[in-house]
Amino acid sequence: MRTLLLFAPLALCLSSAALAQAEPGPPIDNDTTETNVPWQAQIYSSNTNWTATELANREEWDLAHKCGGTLIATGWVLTAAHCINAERIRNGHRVRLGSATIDLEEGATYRIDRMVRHAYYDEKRHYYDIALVHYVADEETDEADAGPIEPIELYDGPPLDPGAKVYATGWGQAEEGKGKGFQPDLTEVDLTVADCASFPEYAGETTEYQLCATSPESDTCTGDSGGPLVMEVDKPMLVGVVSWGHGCYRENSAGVYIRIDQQHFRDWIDRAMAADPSISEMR
Ligand code: 4AZ
Repeated sequence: MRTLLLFAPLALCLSSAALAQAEPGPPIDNDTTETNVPWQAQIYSSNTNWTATELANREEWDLAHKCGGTLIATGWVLTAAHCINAERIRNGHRVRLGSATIDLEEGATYRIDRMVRHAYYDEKRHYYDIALVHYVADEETDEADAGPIEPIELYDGPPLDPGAKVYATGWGQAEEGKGKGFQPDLTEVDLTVADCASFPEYAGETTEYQLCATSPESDTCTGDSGGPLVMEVDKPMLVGVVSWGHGCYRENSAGVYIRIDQQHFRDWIDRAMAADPSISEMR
C-alpha cells in the first residue's frame, strides 16, 4: 500500500523527508495519519543466508520481510495461513512488534514457538487463509527499545456490508509485480467494503467468509498479507485479515480479506488459543 502513515511523535520532523522519498508513479495520497498502530506485527525471516544475487538487488530487511500480522492477545498474532508453516518456524521466522519501521531493527522481536493454521486452508484457492502464531521472548528480545505494543479487539458485530469504511496497514509493495521491494515505513490505506460479486475477476473465487475492499487511489499488495483490516467505531476493531488479490492497484478492482465478525472465525480464534499446545491445525 502507498499511503504513508506517520507516528505522532515523529510527524513534525519526518513529514517533509517522508514525502520526498515517496515512490515514483501514481501520486500518493499525502493524507498523513497521526496514529499509532500498536497491534501491527511483522513476520520476517531471521535467517540471513542470502545469495550474492539476492543481496545485489535488495537490502537485507527487504529480503527478510514476509508478512503482516495483528496482535490480538499477549503471545498471539493473527495472520494469514499462507504466511506461516512448520518449515518457516524451523527456519527461524520471527515476529516483530512495537515498530513502524522495518529497516532499522527497531521494536521487539520474538521467537515463534508454534502456530495454529486453519485445517481447511487451501493454498491454491486461498480458502481459509487464516492462522495464529504463538510467540515467546528469547535472548534476542529487547522490549526496552520498542514502541507501544497493544492488542486490538476483535470485531463482534454482524458481517460488514458493502460501503463500510475500513483501513489496512502494512509494509507491502507499492506496485504490482514480483520482487518489487517492500516499504520500510508502515503505511495505511483507507478502503471501502465492496461486494466481491461486483468484480468479474473474482467470479466464483470468493466465499461468504471473505470480503472485498477497494479504494480508487490505493490498495494492499504483496507483503501486506496477514496484516490487519480495521474498522473504527468509537474504538478500533479488527474486522479482517489481508489475504490475496488479482494483482494490486488495478482500476475498478479490489483486494480479498478474511472476515472477522460475530459469524466468522471468532469461535475458531478462541478455540485455537485455548487448544492443547501440541495442536497446529484446527477446523
Ligand atoms: C499478496 O500477494 C496480495 N491487492 C495481497 C493483497 C492483494 C494482492 C496481493 C490485494 O499478498
